Amino acid sequence: MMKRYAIGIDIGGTNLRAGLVSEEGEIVRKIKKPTTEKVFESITEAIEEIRHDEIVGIGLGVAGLIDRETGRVLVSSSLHAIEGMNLVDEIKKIFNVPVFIENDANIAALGEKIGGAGRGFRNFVLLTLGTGIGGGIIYQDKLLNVPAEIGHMSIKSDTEKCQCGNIGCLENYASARAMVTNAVAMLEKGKESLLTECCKGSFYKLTPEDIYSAALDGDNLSRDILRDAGKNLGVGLANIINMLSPEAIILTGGLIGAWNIYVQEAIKEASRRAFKHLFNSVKIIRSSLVDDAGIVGAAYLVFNELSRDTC
Ligand code: BMX
Ligand code: ZN
Repeated sequence: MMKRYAIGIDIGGTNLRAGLVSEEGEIVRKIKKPTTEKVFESITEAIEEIRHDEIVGIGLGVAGLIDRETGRVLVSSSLHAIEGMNLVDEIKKIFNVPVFIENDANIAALGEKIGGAGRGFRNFVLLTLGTGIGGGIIYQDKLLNVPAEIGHMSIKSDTEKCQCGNIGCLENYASARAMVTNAVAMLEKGKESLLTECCKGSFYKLTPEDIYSAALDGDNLSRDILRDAGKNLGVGLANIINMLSPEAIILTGGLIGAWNIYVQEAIKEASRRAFKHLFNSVKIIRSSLVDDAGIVGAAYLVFNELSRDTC
């Protein structure tokens, strides 16, 4: 039987990743480009660059609130250029193949289920720990068709508003963006830290990597910021464990590099808060596909949807 390929595209606020994936789960080709202001053009250029004559479809993983049925991007605070657009219809018009769409973290969960750390579990929750915090839920071996906007669960009640309209979102206390905002505020107050040297006084250039390497060099402010963000993440993990009691929580995204301080603190906090029986039966582990999870998941969205349509 002819080998079938699909294109999987992972469109995050910072980078866009595209891959040509076989039905056996092999990534034949992949590219990574910055997500420019012209998001739609970036997507079509990536498809042109990676396409293959025999593709059966295109899967799109988009950061934001998605309507899977209509193919529309409802809300995307980091991809304003395609907000409100029916991305599925627009891509279909150009490439004339079936197109499917899902939230970026949801599609990463599908990727880990198909070819990564999620293969051995029937029920798990995936969190993307990056600029924002995304979520995806695999339940009884299937991707749950829900927004799973875990980064926007409230963990504090009386603080400033999130860009999503909610108050006290997990993302504003545990994401990379939260860490940098915290660090800049402390440095502007004149707090002693190695971070002052590394960004030579231009605090806006600070990155989460700077914070983590300063923490490894013994910088107390950086350690406190990572521990504080980890503690907040732990509140979110405890909520997930008590609500869903998954077999596993799979963590992915840039912040996984700070596992030893940030994630360890989160696991400690979750153990303090969640039901003991539930905490003891959940494995909190790293993604194995890492940046490729979105590409694999988006391609499998195509294979899954096409096989659904045929039965
Ligand atoms: C935000 C939200 C989620 C997304 C998560 C991770 C937007 C644009 N994004 O919480 O839909 O999954 O960020 O996004 O509203 P990333 O691009 O940082 O991985
Ligand atoms: Zn929010």
